Amino acid sequence: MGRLIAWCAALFLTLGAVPVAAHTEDGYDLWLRYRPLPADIQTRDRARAMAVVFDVDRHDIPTLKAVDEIERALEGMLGLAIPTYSQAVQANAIVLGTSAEPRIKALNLPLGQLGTEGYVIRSATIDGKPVTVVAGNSGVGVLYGSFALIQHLQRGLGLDRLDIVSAPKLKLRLLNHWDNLDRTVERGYAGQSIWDWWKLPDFRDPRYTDYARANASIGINGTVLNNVNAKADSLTAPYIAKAAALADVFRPYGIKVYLSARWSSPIEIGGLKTADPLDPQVVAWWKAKADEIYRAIPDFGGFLVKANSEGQPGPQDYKRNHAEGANMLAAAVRPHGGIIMWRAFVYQHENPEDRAKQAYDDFKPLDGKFADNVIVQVKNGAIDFQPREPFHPLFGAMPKTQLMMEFQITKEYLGMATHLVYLGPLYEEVLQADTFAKGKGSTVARVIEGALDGYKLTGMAGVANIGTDRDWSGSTFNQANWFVYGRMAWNPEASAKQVAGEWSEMTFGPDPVVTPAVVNIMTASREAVVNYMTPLGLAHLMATSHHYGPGPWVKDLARPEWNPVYYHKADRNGIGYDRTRTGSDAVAQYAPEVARMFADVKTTPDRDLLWFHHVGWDDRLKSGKTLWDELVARYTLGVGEVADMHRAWRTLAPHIDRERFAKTDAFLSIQQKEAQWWRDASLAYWASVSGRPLPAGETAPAKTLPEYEAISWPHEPGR
Ligand code: BDP
Repeated sequence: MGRLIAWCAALFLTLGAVPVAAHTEDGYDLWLRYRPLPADIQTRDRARAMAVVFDVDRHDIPTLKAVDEIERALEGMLGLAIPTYSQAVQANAIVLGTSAEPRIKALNLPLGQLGTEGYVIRSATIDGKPVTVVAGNSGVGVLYGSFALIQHLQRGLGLDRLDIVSAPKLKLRLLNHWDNLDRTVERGYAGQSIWDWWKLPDFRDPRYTDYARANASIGINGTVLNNVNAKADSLTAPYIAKAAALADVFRPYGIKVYLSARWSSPIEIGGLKTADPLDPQVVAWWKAKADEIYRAIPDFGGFLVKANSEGQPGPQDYKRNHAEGANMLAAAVRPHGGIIMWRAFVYQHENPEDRAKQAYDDFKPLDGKFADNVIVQVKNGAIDFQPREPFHPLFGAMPKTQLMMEFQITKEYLGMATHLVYLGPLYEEVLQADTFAKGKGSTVARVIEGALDGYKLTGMAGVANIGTDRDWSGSTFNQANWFVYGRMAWNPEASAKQVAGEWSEMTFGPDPVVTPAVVNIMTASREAVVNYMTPLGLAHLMATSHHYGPGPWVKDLARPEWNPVYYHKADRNGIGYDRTRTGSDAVAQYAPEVARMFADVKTTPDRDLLWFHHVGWDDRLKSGKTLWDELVARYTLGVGEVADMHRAWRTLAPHIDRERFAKTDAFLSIQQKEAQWWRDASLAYWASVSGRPLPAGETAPAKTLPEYEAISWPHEPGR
């Protein structure tokens, strides 16, 4: 007995000595985890990271942040408390500096073409000592380079013979927060808004700094703080002070703040009777407002505007066009170096024209009419952030107007927080699409890079998926969407698959078993969601307003284009939206090469088929199957693909920390259940319209159509 007590006591002492953190891996650290690297890698890398050397006298704040970050990373990954030195170069040190410093200058690095944000990382020799140099033309360049160096270490690639040169291809790399002043987030599925407006400007949540670190680590250099469906209050003095406090936190990380501006602000908070952009009092009001903001935030980026769209006020209320509206605001911010991002997401229910055509119809005639500090922000597709859409016809059609890309990072139409959908392939597909604007190879990427038309201002915006959840984005894999967005904003030619691998290595460690499996899951996930939600070019079949779950049967909402039946046009004979000459002729908005391809059912890729064509249920597709059989097969395939993703994830149980493993596992179970629901509910409906039986071997839906129609989600997030 005594022996047993002694044994228990010993066991207790032993266990008690093991440090148990409350949250070992709850996702808060994102891809900046800096956990210990495998022992052999640590030994190798330590020898190359003996010190951090930088020129302290220059007091360059971003460089100091870079030093902090490298210290933090090396301590975490290599267990080193690194000495930092202001000047003297140590052998095997990491040397940080800008091109203004003599010893960096002496290295003749290729910094000339890299602008203010590019960087060089190179294994070099200074004063006869081997070092690793991280150099840029500004402190922010050095900061970006330092993050790149850290990422190199995180991925287990070491510090030998480095020669990395990188510069962003786009100037504006922005997040758009659809965050409201009461902390709700429109289409937000990761908790509340991280902006605690109520406690700002006095309380600066430390989380704001981590937000800035995460963004800087992937090159994001601006953030629009408030919802595009904006409240005028955000332009009042108290809110300007709050935004200024955030700007102070972000500035050292190279991040500027921007605000969404409500068009009718001069009336709502300015006491004017009109918001007509040509009214001198309105012009003066905006100028004074801009001056006031710049007094508080000298490097304020500018305004983002949603006007005359979905009930928002705008210049058209005064019979002025979008350019007249945008240019008036542009003049107000111009003396301060500010810009206007004017959204092209416009459509009106009074307009009987195909919704997919309306933005082009509004904007194309205005090409060349926008001021040079205006950039028109265009969603990737002509409808709205669907699992798949062909590229927006405005890309390539506005040679005299600067256009920027708007992607959604939050997954409004793609299963919100719980469905695992890696958006890299979606972004890549759009960016690599060929507009043929200036012949073959005129990809959307090259349009927004300004390579085709010489735009001076270039950019990309991503609707953020960030909230107060511990893991920031509502799931581990949603973090990858934030990450790949940053990477593609830096380089629109980046490969989604390559980025997935980098993210996996940084998020789960450089484990040769984990990385390929995770990359496979990620790259398969986008096609899976297309298959179980909207295969073969279908779109906008989601349930009303929250857009979660299937609702292809919805037909009685007030505005025609709110109803899924508007988009699929299924009837006894077939399904799909005829956008050729016999229909809305939306194809004519594309360059002739693209228009010809989409106009012919035979040359339209299956993936876009029902976007452009109304196809008979019994028509044969490229596979040889009838449309009906192919449609059913795709839904079933999608469900199977999710099951495969789930099985693959389960094989990783021994390799992944418990907390993150279990959460993803549970979410994949939800996704599996809901992919099945999507398939079954959709097929129950399509069968009722087509009058056709399911092909042999296909399982019948578990419930009846009325039962699916009766499912509702009254308290869903994100509204
Ligand atoms: C749609 C969203 C809506 C946004 C709108 C927009 O459903 O909440 O306000 O886009 O982009 O996707 O303005």
